[in-house]
Amino acid sequence: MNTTPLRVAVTGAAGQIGYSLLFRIASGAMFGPQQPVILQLIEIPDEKAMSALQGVCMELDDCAFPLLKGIVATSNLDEGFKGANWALLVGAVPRKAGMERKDLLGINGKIFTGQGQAIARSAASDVRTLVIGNPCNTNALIAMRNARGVPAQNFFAMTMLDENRAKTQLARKASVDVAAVNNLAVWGNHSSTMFPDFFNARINGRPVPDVISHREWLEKDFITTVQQRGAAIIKARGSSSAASAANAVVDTVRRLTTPTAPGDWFSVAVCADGSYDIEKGLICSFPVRSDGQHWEIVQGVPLNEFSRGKIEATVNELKEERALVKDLLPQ
Ligand code: NAX
Repeated sequence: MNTTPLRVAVTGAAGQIGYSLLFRIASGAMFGPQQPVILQLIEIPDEKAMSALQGVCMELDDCAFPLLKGIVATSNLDEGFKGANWALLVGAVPRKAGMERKDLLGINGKIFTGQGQAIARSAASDVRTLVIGNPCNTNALIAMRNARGVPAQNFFAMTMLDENRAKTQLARKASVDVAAVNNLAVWGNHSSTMFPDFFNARINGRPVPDVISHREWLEKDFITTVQQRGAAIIKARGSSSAASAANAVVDTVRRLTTPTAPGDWFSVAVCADGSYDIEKGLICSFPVRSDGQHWEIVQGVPLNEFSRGKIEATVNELKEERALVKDLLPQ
């Protein structure tokens, strides 16, 4: 048992996802029931945002979480990331009507430049950074490239929500419990081009296409449902997914910090190392395994022509995004 509290920095802490996420971290859901934590909450220097953050801190106090050993609420990046072991970068400016993807990348890119630099200056030497704020792969790339001295393998972007969505869709279709679905890798960008690989996913240990024979459903409806699920939630709820996104943040950190079950894998975007002929240095989602300390991209997952085509399209989108922010990427 490690009784030294882990320092967990969270940006956008007064936002929707923050409101679902912080309570789960403080309750022990992310690092286990024995691990104390200190929350370091970062918001923009805006009166309304800081006031909302104060309210969240009051509610955290009112939960009397035994594992929560301290709360810092700040708009100062160096104070917020000071000594952080984990940096969960949730805060980002949402896309507004009339805004081009390039504009959004430019605005959010600047946020992640400064945050990457501050993480390098102020966080703990073992800091691991998970980017949730969109476009999360490219934001993670910007943070990574601006965080001099922090190893590239300590940067991640979140595709776990897509994995969880895909697992539920497959379980429903096969009329099985969701826990029966394993080895579901989401490849590429967290965007509408992502590829949830159903060929290599398993239901009760059997390849999904052997269990779900409706190939057209798998190739079309399934993929589109997963890709468009975020938009469907906005349409139904009137605001974007928050509790399920926070749950996916908890799942991602847990799966990176606990050993992966034998033979299984999970989805997270990491710095590509040339595996599967995907260009080195892109932040791309892969099938990943962890031994609890270190992660690795699972090698030798078979890819057919259909899968290769889908992966190429999503990787091309990552390259396009990178080209749009090239001025924010120091060598
Ligand atoms: P909200 O708009 O509710 O909250 C965002 C918060 O971030 C606000 O309180 C805002 O003041 C703060 N913020 C903005 N810029 C900041 C900065 N520079 N430093 C610190 N705080 C800053 O959004 P929410 O619903 O919480 O979503 C947050 C982000 O998650 C969005 O970019 C969203 O697109 C992204 N998502 C990513 C998902 C994924 O799977 N990777 C899924 C869910 C979500 O869509």
